[in-house]
Amino acid sequence: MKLKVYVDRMSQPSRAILIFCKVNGIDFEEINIDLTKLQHHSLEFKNVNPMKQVPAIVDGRFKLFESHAILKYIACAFPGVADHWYPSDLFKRAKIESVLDWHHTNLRRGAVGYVFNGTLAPLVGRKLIPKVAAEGEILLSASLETIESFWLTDGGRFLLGSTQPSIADISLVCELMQLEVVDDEDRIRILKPFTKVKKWMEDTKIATRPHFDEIHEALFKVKGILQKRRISAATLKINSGSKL
Ligand SMILES: N[C@@H](CCC(=O)N[C@@H](CS)C(=O)NCC(=O)O)C(=O)O
Repeated sequence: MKLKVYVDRMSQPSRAILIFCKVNGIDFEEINIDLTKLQHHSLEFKNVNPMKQVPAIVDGRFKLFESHAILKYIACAFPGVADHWYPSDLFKRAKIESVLDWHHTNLRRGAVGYVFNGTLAPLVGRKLIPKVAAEGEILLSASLETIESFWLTDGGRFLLGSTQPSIADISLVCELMQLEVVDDEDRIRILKPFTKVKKWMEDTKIATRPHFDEIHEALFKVKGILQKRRISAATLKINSGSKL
Protein backbone atom coordinates (compact mmCIF):
# COMPACT_ATOMS: atom_id res chain seq x y z
CA MET A 1 0.00 0.00 0.00
CA LYS A 2 1.23 3.48 -0.91
CA LEU A 3 2.33 5.95 1.79
CA LYS A 4 -0.42 8.52 2.36
CA VAL A 5 0.71 12.08 3.10
CA TYR A 6 -1.91 14.50 4.48
CA VAL A 7 -0.92 18.08 3.80
CA ASP A 8 -1.88 21.62 2.96
CA ARG A 9 0.78 23.20 0.74
CA MET A 10 0.32 26.51 2.59
CA SER A 11 1.72 24.77 5.66
CA GLN A 12 5.50 24.95 5.94
CA PRO A 13 6.03 21.55 7.65
CA SER A 14 3.73 20.00 5.03
CA ARG A 15 5.91 21.36 2.25
CA ALA A 16 9.03 19.99 3.95
CA ILE A 17 7.56 16.46 3.88
CA LEU A 18 6.46 16.74 0.25
CA ILE A 19 9.85 18.06 -0.93
CA PHE A 20 11.68 15.36 1.00
CA CYS A 21 9.52 12.57 -0.49
CA LYS A 22 9.85 13.92 -4.02
CA VAL A 23 13.61 14.51 -3.84
CA ASN A 24 14.05 10.92 -2.66
CA GLY A 25 11.75 9.40 -5.28
CA ILE A 26 9.32 8.00 -2.68
CA ASP A 27 6.05 6.73 -4.09
CA PHE A 28 3.27 8.42 -2.12
CA GLU A 29 -0.26 9.71 -2.35
CA GLU A 30 -0.78 13.36 -1.44
CA ILE A 31 -4.08 14.05 0.32
CA ASN A 32 -4.98 17.71 0.53
CA ILE A 33 -6.42 18.92 3.83
CA ASP A 34 -7.53 22.49 3.17
CA LEU A 35 -6.97 24.45 6.38
CA THR A 36 -8.98 27.45 5.09
CA LYS A 37 -11.99 25.10 4.71
CA LEU A 38 -11.31 23.67 8.20
CA GLN A 39 -10.95 20.17 6.72
CA HIS A 40 -8.50 19.37 9.52
CA HIS A 41 -11.48 19.41 11.90
CA SER A 42 -13.34 16.68 9.97
CA LEU A 43 -14.02 13.39 11.74
CA GLU A 44 -12.22 11.57 8.92
CA PHE A 45 -9.01 13.54 9.44
CA LYS A 46 -9.27 13.39 13.23
CA ASN A 47 -8.98 9.65 12.81
CA VAL A 48 -5.64 10.21 11.02
CA ASN A 49 -4.33 12.86 13.42
CA PRO A 50 -6.23 13.41 16.67
CA MET A 51 -4.29 16.69 17.08
CA LYS A 52 -6.12 18.01 13.99
CA GLN A 53 -2.99 19.38 12.33
CA VAL A 54 -1.09 18.81 9.11
CA PRO A 55 1.20 17.17 8.14
CA ALA A 56 0.37 13.58 9.04
CA ILE A 57 1.07 10.25 7.35
CA VAL A 58 -0.43 6.79 7.15
CA ASP A 59 1.91 3.99 6.11
CA GLY A 60 -0.15 0.80 6.03
CA ARG A 61 -1.55 0.51 9.55
CA PHE A 62 0.98 2.97 10.98
CA LYS A 63 -0.10 6.57 11.62
CA LEU A 64 2.21 9.45 12.49
CA PHE A 65 2.04 13.21 13.02
CA GLU A 66 4.70 15.89 13.79
CA SER A 67 6.81 16.80 10.77
CA HIS A 68 10.21 16.12 12.32
CA ALA A 69 9.14 12.64 13.42
CA ILE A 70 7.71 12.03 9.94
CA LEU A 71 10.92 13.12 8.20
CA LYS A 72 12.99 10.77 10.39
CA TYR A 73 10.55 7.89 9.88
CA ILE A 74 10.54 8.25 6.09
CA ALA A 75 14.34 8.60 6.00
CA CYS A 76 14.66 5.28 7.86
CA ALA A 77 11.70 3.32 6.49
CA PHE A 78 12.27 3.81 2.77
CA PRO A 79 15.32 2.31 1.10
CA GLY A 80 17.23 4.57 -1.24
CA VAL A 81 17.22 7.70 0.94
CA ALA A 82 20.82 8.95 0.84
CA ASP A 83 22.58 8.89 4.23
CA HIS A 84 23.26 12.64 4.34
CA TRP A 85 19.53 13.40 4.88
CA TYR A 86 19.55 11.66 8.30
CA PRO A 87 23.00 10.17 8.87
CA SER A 88 23.42 6.75 10.46
CA ASP A 89 26.49 8.12 12.32
CA LEU A 90 25.21 8.65 15.88
CA PHE A 91 27.05 11.93 16.48
CA LYS A 92 25.94 13.49 13.20
CA ARG A 93 22.37 12.30 13.78
CA ALA A 94 22.32 13.70 17.33
CA LYS A 95 23.43 17.12 16.05
CA ILE A 96 20.58 17.11 13.53
CA GLU A 97 18.14 16.25 16.36
CA SER A 98 19.58 19.20 18.24
CA VAL A 99 18.86 21.61 15.35
CA LEU A 100 15.34 20.21 14.92
CA ASP A 101 14.46 20.55 18.61
CA TRP A 102 15.87 24.07 18.63
CA HIS A 103 13.80 24.89 15.54
CA HIS A 104 10.48 24.11 17.21
CA THR A 105 11.14 26.16 20.32
CA ASN A 106 12.79 29.14 18.62
CA LEU A 107 12.67 29.76 14.86
CA ARG A 108 9.21 28.21 14.35
CA ARG A 109 7.66 29.98 17.33
CA GLY A 110 9.06 33.30 16.13
CA ALA A 111 8.21 32.86 12.45
CA VAL A 112 4.69 31.51 13.03
CA GLY A 113 3.97 34.18 15.65
CA TYR A 114 5.05 36.89 13.23
CA VAL A 115 3.60 35.59 9.94
CA PHE A 116 0.31 34.20 11.26
CA ASN A 117 -0.62 37.07 13.57
CA GLY A 118 0.66 39.77 11.21
CA THR A 119 -0.58 38.42 7.85
CA LEU A 120 -2.23 35.01 7.49
CA ALA A 121 -4.80 34.80 10.33
CA PRO A 122 -7.74 36.26 8.30
CA LEU A 123 -7.37 33.46 5.72
CA VAL A 124 -8.55 30.99 8.37
CA GLY A 125 -11.18 33.30 9.88
CA ARG A 126 -8.98 34.60 12.73
CA LYS A 127 -8.06 38.17 13.68
CA LEU A 128 -4.63 39.74 13.23
CA ILE A 129 -2.93 40.40 16.58
CA PRO A 130 -0.21 43.02 15.96
CA LYS A 131 1.23 42.76 19.49
CA VAL A 132 1.79 38.99 19.14
CA ALA A 133 3.19 39.53 15.63
CA ALA A 134 5.68 42.07 17.03
CA GLU A 135 6.77 39.62 19.77
CA GLY A 136 7.14 36.92 17.09
CA GLU A 137 9.34 39.20 15.01
CA ILE A 138 11.72 39.68 17.95
CA LEU A 139 12.10 35.92 18.43
CA LEU A 140 12.37 35.40 14.66
CA SER A 141 15.23 37.91 14.38
CA ALA A 142 17.03 36.40 17.38
CA SER A 143 16.65 32.94 15.79
CA LEU A 144 18.02 34.18 12.46
CA GLU A 145 21.01 35.56 14.35
CA THR A 146 21.56 32.13 15.95
CA ILE A 147 21.42 30.38 12.57
CA GLU A 148 23.80 32.95 11.05
CA SER A 149 26.37 32.87 13.84
CA PHE A 150 26.00 29.33 15.23
CA TRP A 151 24.23 26.72 13.11
CA LEU A 152 25.84 27.84 9.85
CA THR A 153 29.44 27.17 10.72
CA ASP A 154 32.32 27.80 8.38
CA GLY A 155 32.53 24.26 6.95
CA GLY A 156 30.05 23.38 4.21
CA ARG A 157 27.10 25.22 2.69
CA PHE A 158 24.48 23.58 4.93
CA LEU A 159 23.57 23.49 8.64
CA LEU A 160 26.24 22.13 11.00
CA GLY A 161 28.88 22.78 8.35
CA SER A 162 27.69 19.87 6.17
CA THR A 163 28.52 19.71 2.51
CA GLN A 164 25.15 18.09 1.74
CA PRO A 165 21.67 18.94 3.07
CA SER A 166 19.86 17.07 5.85
CA ILE A 167 16.20 16.94 6.90
CA ALA A 168 16.98 19.93 9.15
CA ASP A 169 17.90 22.11 6.17
CA ILE A 170 14.59 21.33 4.43
CA SER A 171 12.56 21.86 7.60
CA LEU A 172 14.11 25.19 8.57
CA VAL A 173 14.23 26.64 5.06
CA CYS A 174 10.54 25.75 4.50
CA GLU A 175 9.77 27.61 7.74
CA LEU A 176 11.57 30.71 6.51
CA MET A 177 9.88 30.54 3.10
CA GLN A 178 6.62 31.41 4.89
CA LEU A 179 8.01 34.97 5.10
CA GLU A 180 7.21 35.27 1.37
CA VAL A 181 3.60 36.16 2.22
CA VAL A 182 4.45 39.20 4.35
CA ASP A 183 4.98 42.64 2.85
CA ASP A 184 8.14 42.51 0.67
CA GLU A 185 9.64 45.51 2.45
CA ASP A 186 9.28 43.81 5.83
CA ARG A 187 10.75 40.50 4.64
CA ILE A 188 13.72 42.22 3.04
CA ARG A 189 14.29 44.31 6.18
CA ILE A 190 14.15 41.28 8.48
CA LEU A 191 16.50 39.12 6.36
CA LYS A 192 18.88 41.95 5.39
CA PRO A 193 21.49 41.48 8.15
CA PHE A 194 21.77 37.73 7.55
CA THR A 195 23.89 37.11 4.45
CA LYS A 196 24.81 33.52 5.37
CA VAL A 197 21.16 32.66 5.99
CA LYS A 198 20.14 34.02 2.58
CA LYS A 199 22.92 32.09 0.81
CA TRP A 200 22.00 28.87 2.70
CA MET A 201 18.32 29.24 1.75
CA GLU A 202 19.35 29.59 -1.89
CA ASP A 203 21.70 26.58 -1.67
CA THR A 204 18.92 24.44 -0.13
CA LYS A 205 16.50 25.48 -2.89
CA ILE A 206 19.09 24.56 -5.54
CA ALA A 207 19.85 21.19 -3.88
CA THR A 208 16.15 20.23 -3.90
CA ARG A 209 15.13 21.59 -7.30
CA PRO A 210 12.83 21.28 -9.21
CA HIS A 211 10.64 20.00 -6.37
CA PHE A 212 11.31 22.95 -4.06
CA ASP A 213 9.88 25.42 -6.57
CA GLU A 214 6.96 23.22 -7.58
CA ILE A 215 5.84 22.63 -3.99
CA HIS A 216 6.12 26.36 -3.18
CA GLU A 217 3.88 27.42 -6.10
CA ALA A 218 0.79 27.49 -3.84
CA LEU A 219 2.57 29.81 -1.41
CA PHE A 220 3.57 32.20 -4.21
CA LYS A 221 -0.03 32.21 -5.47
CA VAL A 222 -1.25 33.37 -2.03
CA LYS A 223 1.62 35.90 -1.92
CA GLY A 224 0.30 37.37 -5.23
CA ILE A 225 -3.26 37.61 -3.90
CA LEU A 226 -2.13 39.32 -0.68
CA GLN A 227 0.09 41.74 -2.63
CA LYS A 228 -2.88 42.78 -4.80
CA ARG A 229 -5.02 43.29 -1.68
CA ARG A 230 -2.33 45.50 -0.13
CA ILE A 231 -2.10 47.62 -3.30
CA SER A 232 -5.93 47.98 -3.44
CA ALA A 233 -6.08 48.94 0.25
CA ALA A 234 -3.29 51.51 -0.20
CA THR A 235 -4.99 52.98 -3.30
CA LEU A 236 -8.31 53.20 -1.46
CA LYS A 237 -6.60 55.02 1.40
CA ILE A 238 -4.92 57.53 -0.96
CA ASN A 239 -8.18 58.15 -2.88
CA SER A 240 -10.32 58.61 0.24
CA GLY A 241 -7.61 60.90 1.66
CA SER A 242 -7.62 63.11 -1.46
CA LYS A 243 -11.39 63.64 -1.15
CA LEU A 244 -11.07 65.12 2.33
N1 LIG B 1 4.82 20.73 15.27
C1 LIG B 1 3.93 20.38 14.19
C2 LIG B 1 3.20 21.65 13.76
C3 LIG B 1 2.03 21.36 12.86
C4 LIG B 1 1.24 22.62 12.59
O1 LIG B 1 1.37 23.65 13.29
N2 LIG B 1 0.42 22.55 11.56
C5 LIG B 1 -0.39 23.67 11.22
C6 LIG B 1 -0.15 24.08 9.77
S1 LIG B 1 1.49 24.66 9.56
C7 LIG B 1 -1.86 23.28 11.34
O2 LIG B 1 -2.26 22.20 10.99
N3 LIG B 1 -2.66 24.22 11.86
C8 LIG B 1 -4.05 24.04 12.03
C9 LIG B 1 -4.48 24.24 13.45
O3 LIG B 1 -3.63 24.17 14.35
O4 LIG B 1 -5.67 24.46 13.65
C10 LIG B 1 4.72 19.78 13.03
O5 LIG B 1 5.91 20.08 12.90
O6 LIG B 1 4.15 18.98 12.27
